[in-house]
Amino acid sequence: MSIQERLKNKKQTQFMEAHNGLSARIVEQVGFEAIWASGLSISASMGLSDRNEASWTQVINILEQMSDNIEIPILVDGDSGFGNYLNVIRFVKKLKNISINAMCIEDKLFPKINSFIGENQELASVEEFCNKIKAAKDTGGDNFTLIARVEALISGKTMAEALDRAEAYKQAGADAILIHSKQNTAIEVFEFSQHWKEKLPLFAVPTKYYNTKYSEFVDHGINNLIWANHLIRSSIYSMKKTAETIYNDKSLINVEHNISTLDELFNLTNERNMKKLNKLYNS
Ligand code: SPV
Ligand code: MG
Repeated sequence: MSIQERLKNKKQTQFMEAHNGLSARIVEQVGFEAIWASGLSISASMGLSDRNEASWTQVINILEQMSDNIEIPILVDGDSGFGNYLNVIRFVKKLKNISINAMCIEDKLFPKINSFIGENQELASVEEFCNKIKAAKDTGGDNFTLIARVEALISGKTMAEALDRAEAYKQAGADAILIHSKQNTAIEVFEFSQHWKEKLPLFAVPTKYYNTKYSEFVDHGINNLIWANHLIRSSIYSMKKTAETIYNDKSLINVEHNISTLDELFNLTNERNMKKLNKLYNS
């Protein structure tokens, strides 16, 4: 089911982070309904900062690896749109070319800086951001979903400003609102949701308020959650452990049974299709 249909039908959706073809395949295999193509995680996998250091064409190349390898829908983290409305138009055109139909953009400046770095980051003007929303929707067409991300609470602005911005983004054509927060409880996003009154579907990113249960979000009118960076962080954890063990032991003896088998690896790549393909075209 597309992200647009999921939103229309008020489905509860977990968007799991992926940052390349392999992690996207794992997300799909586990059973998630949709992918969050995280800017932070994609940049980190290249060893780059989450400050638009990676070019948007490099991001498109990674997204193509994902869409080539999976069937579930992808919600792309479009940062602040990679520039002005012209860059938004170009980016959305390229997304359509690789069969991706959902993007989130945030009301920060270009180049953006990750929301968990520094304080009081400057926001884009409402007018400029609304024009980016319109450009994305006009370019994407009817089946393209645009999620507008409100950074007001992250940037130390008032709840009233966050709500005003969300209303303006709705008027500009956004299909849903992502209300971002860096508090260590969900109180602030729940307060937003209470005032918002389901005018559009809501997304939350519980990276900092990780103790909150999914059911509590649903009880507060938030059906869409983004687990934003947990596969890249678990891969860092696991890769470090394995590398340190091999380095210290000068042997594989303590790692062989604590890592994926080669068959598991083959099953995550196009190798899994070779029997069928050989039968069809190489007999
Ligand atoms: C990302 O995953 O790249 C995000 C979420 O944008 S956050 O890192 O919380 O800004
Ligand atoms: Mg991001």
